[in-house]
Formats: sequence, C-alpha cells, structure tokens
Amino acid sequence: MDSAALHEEIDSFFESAPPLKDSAKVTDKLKQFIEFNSPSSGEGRGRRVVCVTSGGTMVPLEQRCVRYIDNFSSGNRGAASTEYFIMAGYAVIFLYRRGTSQPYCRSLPEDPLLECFEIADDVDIQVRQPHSEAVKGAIRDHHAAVAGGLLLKLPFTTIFEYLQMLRIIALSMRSLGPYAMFYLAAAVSDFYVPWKSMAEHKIQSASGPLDMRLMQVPKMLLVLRTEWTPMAFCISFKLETDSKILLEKAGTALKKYKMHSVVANELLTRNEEVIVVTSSGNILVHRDRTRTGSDVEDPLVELLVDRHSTYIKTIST
Ligand code: 9Z3
Repeated sequence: MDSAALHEEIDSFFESAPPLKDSAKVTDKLKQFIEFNSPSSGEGRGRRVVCVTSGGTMVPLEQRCVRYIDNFSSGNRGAASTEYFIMAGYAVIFLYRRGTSQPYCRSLPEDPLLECFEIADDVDIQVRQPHSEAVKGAIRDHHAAVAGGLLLKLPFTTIFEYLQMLRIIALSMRSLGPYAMFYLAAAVSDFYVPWKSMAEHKIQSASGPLDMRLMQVPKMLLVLRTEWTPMAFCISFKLETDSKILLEKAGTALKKYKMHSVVANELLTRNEEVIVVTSSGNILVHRDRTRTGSDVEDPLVELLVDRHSTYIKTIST
C-alpha cells in the first residue's frame, strides 16, 4: 500500500470513530505529566518517558454494544514491564485495557477486596494475615509511583479509544525527542466494523445467520514511528501461535514499520521467553529459571533500557 492510501485509511478510521470521551482531560493530564518529567523541565526531573500499552482492544459489533470481538491479553506483560521501567528510572504512561492486570497488583489474589480483607469485631476492616505483606507492598509501591509523578494510568476498551489515545499520547511525547519510548505490548485488533456502518441496536438473531464484513484496521505503527513521534525509540510486539512463522513475521514488522526492535513471542511460552528481533540480529531473552517467581520482563526491560541509552547517545552525537 502506498503512503497516500494509508493516510486516507487512517483519516477515515479517525473520522468515523466515535469521539473520545474526556479527550480534553486526557490531553491535560498528559501535558502535566510530560512537562513534569521532561528533560527541559524547570523542576529538573529529566526522566525518560515510556508509553507502555497493555491488554487487548475490543471491537464492538453494535453501537449500543451487546456483542463484541476481543483480542486476548491478560495485561500481565504490560503491568510487569511498567514496574521494571519505573525501577529503571523511567516515567511510564500506562495505556491499558480496563479490567486487565495492573502494576503492583500482580501478586494479589483475583478478588483482592473479598480475599485480602476481613471485618474485625464487627467494626473495622483489616488485612487478612496471609496477604498482609502483598497488600502493603502494592499500596506502598503504587502510591510512590503515582505520587512521585512516575506513573500515569489511562484506560481504554475499544479499538477506537485505543488508537485515538495512542495518537494523543504520541503527539504529546513528541517534545521529548529521543528520550521518549514506545513499548507496544497491547494486542491490537486487525479487523473492525466502522462506527457509521455499525448497527445501532442489538442485532436480532430471529433474522437468521449473520453475515458481517469487517474492515482492516489501518496499521498505525509506521505513522507513529515516522510522523507522530519521529525521534522516539519504538518497540512493538509480535504474537503468533505457530513458531514456524514467528521470526519471519517479526522481521517483516521490523522493516515495514521501521521499529527499533520487535519482541517476538509465542502464546504458550510468552511468560518464559521472548526473542528480541533487531536489524543487527536476534537476542533470546528468558526468565531466570533458578528463581521462582522471576519474570521474563525483568531481563527484557533491562536489555531495552540499555539499547535506548545507546540510541540516545547516537542521536545526540
Ligand atoms: C504481545 O505479543 C504481548 O506480549 C502479549 C502479552 C499480548 C502476548 P499478556 O498480556 O500477553 O501478558 O497475557 N502483544 C502484541 C500483540 C499484537 O497485537 N501485535 C500486533 C501484531 O502481532 C502488532 S502491534 O500484528
């Protein structure tokens, strides 16, 4: 596809998307967060800022949505990576799917409110003993990150919200030059129903089998990389279930979208190992199997932070 056709598709995607609720509020929050952490900030923070995307995007089939198509992602990759980026000194814009895994909450049980707390003497709420350390740690670390201006959390649900927010974030991060990084771990829909041609009301099953034509979601990665934030360090992810095609697909994405690296992962082994595909070769990264509870995101983020440092040095000389 040539560039004019891609731009036309992207424009038509955004024009037909339902307007983002709270877009002025989101832009305002971003402005403050980026100014606070910017290298040129009077407050002298000068932190690198990474946008971590996390969770799957949802494609509604009806405007008053009862049915939808979803992309699988628990959000664990994004949540864990956010913690490691903050530990490495980055400020993180966490663009996440509502209801998916959150930074600092990964070790809590599935229903933390009901499982971690109990009523004491019919009056006070207290933490149940087995969860006490995990709850304290989560509250302390999360509070430190948010109050310290290191973590901004922005939720999305649909593919329309995700791409509109990603564009706003990218345009806001432009001023950071090479200190900006994108870590695009969200599982993004490939097909969608344009808002204007979508049924308003619940599709009726009495009308028989459903025929539906889905449009291809325009690939925004190249535009993000070359136009929205041309100086940012960009990492995308490639997910496949068939190992035979994974590396080839990741290599194609690297070139086609001019990414600095593509992290290739297979669905079944994604928590054990990933392969970082770069123009100078592939690097296998796996979790430290000698430590129980270790994360693959720990060495992965370490490697990417290192590469980001080299990138900043190359750009500034
Ligand atoms: C990934 O490949 C992520 O690593 C996972 C993480 C979604 C597998 P979990 O959230 O899993 O920890 O459960 N994300 C990218 C998937 C994706 O949609 N990539 C696009 C593609 O493959 C490119 S942007 O076409």
